[in-house]
Amino acid sequence: MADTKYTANDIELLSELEGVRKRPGMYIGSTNLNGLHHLVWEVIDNSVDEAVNGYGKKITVTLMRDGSLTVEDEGRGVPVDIHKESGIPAVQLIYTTLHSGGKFNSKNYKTSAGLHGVGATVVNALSEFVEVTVYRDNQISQISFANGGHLQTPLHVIGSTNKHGTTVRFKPDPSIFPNTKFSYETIASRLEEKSYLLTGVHFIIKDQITGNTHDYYTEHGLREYVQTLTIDKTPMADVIDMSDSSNPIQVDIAMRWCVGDYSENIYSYANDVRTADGGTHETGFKGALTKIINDWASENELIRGNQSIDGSDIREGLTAVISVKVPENKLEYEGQTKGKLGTPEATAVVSNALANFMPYYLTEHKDFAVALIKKCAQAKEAREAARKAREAARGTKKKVAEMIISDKLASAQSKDYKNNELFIVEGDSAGGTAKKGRDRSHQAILPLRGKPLNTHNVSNQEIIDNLEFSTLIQTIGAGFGDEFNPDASHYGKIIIMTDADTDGAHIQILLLTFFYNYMKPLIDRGMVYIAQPPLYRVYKKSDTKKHIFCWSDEELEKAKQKIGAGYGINRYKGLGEMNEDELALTTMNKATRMLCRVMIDDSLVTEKRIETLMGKDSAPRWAWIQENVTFNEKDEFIKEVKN
Ligand code: 0RA
Repeated sequence: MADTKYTANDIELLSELEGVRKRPGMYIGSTNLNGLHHLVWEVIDNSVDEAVNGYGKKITVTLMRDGSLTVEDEGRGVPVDIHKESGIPAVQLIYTTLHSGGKFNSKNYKTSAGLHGVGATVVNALSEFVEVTVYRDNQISQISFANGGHLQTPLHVIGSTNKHGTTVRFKPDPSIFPNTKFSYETIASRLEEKSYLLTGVHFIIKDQITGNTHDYYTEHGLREYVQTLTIDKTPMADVIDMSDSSNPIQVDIAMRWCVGDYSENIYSYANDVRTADGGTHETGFKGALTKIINDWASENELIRGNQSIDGSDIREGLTAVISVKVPENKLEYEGQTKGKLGTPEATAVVSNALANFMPYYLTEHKDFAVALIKKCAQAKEAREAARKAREAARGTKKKVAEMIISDKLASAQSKDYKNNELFIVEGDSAGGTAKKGRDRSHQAILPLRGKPLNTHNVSNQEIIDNLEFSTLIQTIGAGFGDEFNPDASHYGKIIIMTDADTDGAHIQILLLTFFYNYMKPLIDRGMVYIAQPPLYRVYKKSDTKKHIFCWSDEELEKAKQKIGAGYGINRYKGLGEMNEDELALTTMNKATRMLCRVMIDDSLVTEKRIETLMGKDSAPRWAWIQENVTFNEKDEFIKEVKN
């Protein structure tokens, strides 16, 4: 940089890059692994945009040996001509100015998914280096940037070619991202998802270090997506799919019902970006589906005229993917994130697409339709039976339920719910220690006996019948499932406190599965935590009051050196080995403890992982464990997971 002369123009560009570096969260949400991968999505989305517009049939992502990442496409190539007003090559402007997209032909360069043309600059600002290689007009040109977007090597020609496309290589800046290691699994999963939404394009991932590689490619798009999503389930029939491109908003839908599945699995997309919180397109889908099934059922005299089946009973066991393509000028989102589509027209467009197709499909597949309506009616009966059971429990059995709570729960004194904390503790003995060590003004203790039920794919009735979970539901006091209301939670923090061993980890995952399936808003709001008890205590033999708690083997080594000769070590195998003061100091006291907040990095990976780890089919679980977990000779797992 030393010999670079800055013009007024350059200074403005640099301050834009500086702005991104000062507030990365504004552009990529966070600087954790989510934010890190956001950079990858931005780069991939630019290549996907080319492919969506018909330029290129292959996008290759490579995790490089040096920790950088390369995205290679066969698009038109980023323009390299000199921008008239500024005298700067277009590619340089695209990577250094926030609204460069608009400065060019915005029809050609609109990112449907990316940050509206700012993605390239954001990635550059947050990278240690970026190198862009462009293949177009028979030339290969290259430009590179370093340390947050400073021009390193000006655009120059490095060879000739008859190909066209762009290769972007970048390495995230470790001074911005605490962890700069890309996850193969996270990226692979995103590429797989893209391959279903964009048929006929190869999405290839390669890892130079492990040699892992995969080519994601589909010809039948959403149909294959639903097939994959239901691969471990028992489908009632083949996938039903439909498309409607007669409106400015294009719709594609694929869906299938599975038996023995009590969950509703709807994945919706707007312009190939997942809308995790649904929105107008999902509303249209759900409304139309409910009406169509009810109409068809009453026309065929399967239900009586005045009866109707609820939407949630119809969607039980349904896996559906809804994808809409909304023109840029109609694209609206609700809320801050892009999680919820707001475009009002999408509701009618999706609803009509379904209404124009589904009734005929049902009539043509009458056996299936009759079976489906029977399944819906069963869901309705089960739901009503569960409601009756709940009401009965609220009425006559109320006293019993209260006794269960008061017997086990040590509640907090304060009624300031937001500030209250519920510790769910493994075992009665640790529960007893925790009760003594807690700050009773705002900390409550709920001891668990043994392993909780695996709540993945069980019915609501089974949850209600389960003593441990019905106690937990009543303790939190905010309902569960569709009726869960996080605002009513009696606790601002729910803290899972288990031993630091495999049983403890198992209990954690069983509880997290429950929270994920039945109280997800708690996780979304960052209200679920895992307590972090220490693994060791190193003390001075001559003065046992001098001690250091350690949470890792590295800390243990440092502590040994710090205490010096004559040290002793306690290895905590469980919470029960600490006395109440130690447990309070290391794990519970707000001022001195460390908590791990449970967050969902990637909802699709999370859903798939829960299905793998907690689903009824053990084969995928076995494969995953083989792939990701290392055991020592005592059959204890020694390394948690690679991804
Ligand atoms: C601006 C204009 C055009 C293409 C691109 C940018 C472009 C950007 C990226 C980023 C990664 N791969 C990319 N491929 C293309 C259109 C250029 C034209 O009309 O030829």
